[in-house]
Amino acid sequence: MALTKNKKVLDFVNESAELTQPDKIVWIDGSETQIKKLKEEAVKSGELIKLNEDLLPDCYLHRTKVNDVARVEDRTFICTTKKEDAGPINYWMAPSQAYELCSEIARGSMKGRTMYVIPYSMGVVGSEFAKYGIEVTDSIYVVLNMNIMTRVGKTVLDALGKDGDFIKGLHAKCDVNAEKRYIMHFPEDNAIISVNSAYGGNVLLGKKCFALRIASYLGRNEGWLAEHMLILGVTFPDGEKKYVAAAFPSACGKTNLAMLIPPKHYREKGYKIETVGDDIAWLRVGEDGRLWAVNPENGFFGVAPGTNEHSNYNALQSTKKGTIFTNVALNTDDMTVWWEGLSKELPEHCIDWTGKPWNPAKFDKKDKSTCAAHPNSRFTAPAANCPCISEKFGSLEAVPISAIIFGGRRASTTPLVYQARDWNHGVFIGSAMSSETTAAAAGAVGVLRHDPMAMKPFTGYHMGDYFAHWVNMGKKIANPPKIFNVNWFRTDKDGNFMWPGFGDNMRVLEWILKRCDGTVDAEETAIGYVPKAEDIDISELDYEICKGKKFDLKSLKEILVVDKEKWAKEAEELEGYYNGTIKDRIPDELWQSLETLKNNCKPAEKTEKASK
Ligand code: SAT
Ligand code: MN
Repeated sequence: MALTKNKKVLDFVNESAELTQPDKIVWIDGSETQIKKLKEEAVKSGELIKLNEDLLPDCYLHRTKVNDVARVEDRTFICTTKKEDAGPINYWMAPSQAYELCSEIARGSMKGRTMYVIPYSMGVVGSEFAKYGIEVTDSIYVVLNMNIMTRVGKTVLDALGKDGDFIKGLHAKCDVNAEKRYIMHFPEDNAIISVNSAYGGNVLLGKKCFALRIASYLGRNEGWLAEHMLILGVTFPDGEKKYVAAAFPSACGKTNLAMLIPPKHYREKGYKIETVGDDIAWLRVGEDGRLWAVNPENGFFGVAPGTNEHSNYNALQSTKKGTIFTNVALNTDDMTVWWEGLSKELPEHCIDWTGKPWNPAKFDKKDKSTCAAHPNSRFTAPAANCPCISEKFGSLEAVPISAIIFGGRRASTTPLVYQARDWNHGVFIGSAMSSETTAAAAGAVGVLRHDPMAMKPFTGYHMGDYFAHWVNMGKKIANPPKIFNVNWFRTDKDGNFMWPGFGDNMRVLEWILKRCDGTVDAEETAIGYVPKAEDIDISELDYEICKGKKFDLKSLKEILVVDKEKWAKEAEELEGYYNGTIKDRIPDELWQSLETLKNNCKPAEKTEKASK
């Protein structure tokens, strides 16, 4: 029975049902009984595998089809009336064509199936930041994941009232045909359609589709920002708290940074990190002239491989109850889960992510085809499980942001950390981000590509307009956060990571926050402010870069170097990117920053040798 009198909701549900012709319509009310029943149904049908109730209570494993394991950027479209509004970086289709194409594909596809209606909220229901959506889907997996990742149920319909507006989302699994897979966004209509997939980012429509692509479009029109950023809080020994937002591309350590455990001597002094969010931030200017942020999500859709007690204790703890695992391995000895990097010892009896018995003797970590878990396997865990979840998470209040950090996966050139000279220079640095691709999206891994602000796959409009929006936001923020760039991924000539990363990133965070307070000096370089090596605490750091080479001050200096020759090439390459793709809509402020970078990197003029 329909749970609302909101005509727009009812019309949307009816239209979707007319198109897809489900046998049954089930409204998700958010009650525990209903969710429990759906889990039982999914276990019965094989869609979910129930894990060990003692060791992993209320946890399940799901396997997707092997052709459906990541986001598909080349099948993800922004459908604006005018092509130029989607911009040169997004794939575009005319709305009429996209509606027609998807209607053809989805027509009758729910025959014999149930259509679930999920009312959900991005943000705490009733809060100033919250925005609502209705996703209809024929996948119980989607219902159960949305129930973790967002706030779901009747309270959302109540908040919508009789005529509240919402984002429409239609997901039809169809027959998961990769050739007919489309993820369509209609920002002018507040609508999303996803067909022929059943994987995370493609189908949990509240996440990337709504909270980033549609929300970034809304944010531009309404004067706020929707960003691919984690939010963390740092508590200082004197009890003061500061918040940081940080943008990294998918699978580059956002969840790890958000849940960082500081090194022992920091903990002893009283430093603490708390997590507000690990993937998405919505940011608005407050009356006090600062930038305030919320995490619109309610859970973590984190990358499993590499997560262990040491790399991210808090994330691992978050997965110990009420979690859905996707494409990890099943340890049949005790019905728990396993993935590469979870433990040093390999389990003897596993079923791999494709459902076949796994042979640990054949495992070679360099050969992905021998892995038990898919490299992009995930956990969907309730944020409330996280031992370091912030008290601000789930509250009606936003948090004030002191620093914004951009970071990519860069083997060379980019130093460990540097600070922008001002807001516009920071926007330039974000626009210039490049990163090596990861398994989070289909396609080759490890290829360096431009990923401005880590938003390349997630900006719902023209990238040049997006940069301009950032520049304009700067004009409205009287007390803007300071902007930084970090790179945890520098490697030496043998491919070894030159910085320990993980908890030791606290050392860099400390420098960043001291810069915000103006309590530490820096070196002005061609690219911005770089730390003096002595100002980053490397005491009690026990990191062996490679056999016999321990991390020391010299190693730190190596990763703080700004090589002007390399940066001159970087600037030239960036100019090509600006000119080749976004050109006409790049704001002047960014061209100016590029000019400054080019000038700063010019080789020093040779001084004439004194004649003898
Ligand atoms: O699959 S998702 O897009 O939700 C995760 C990610 O790639 O960041
Ligand atoms: Mn992400």
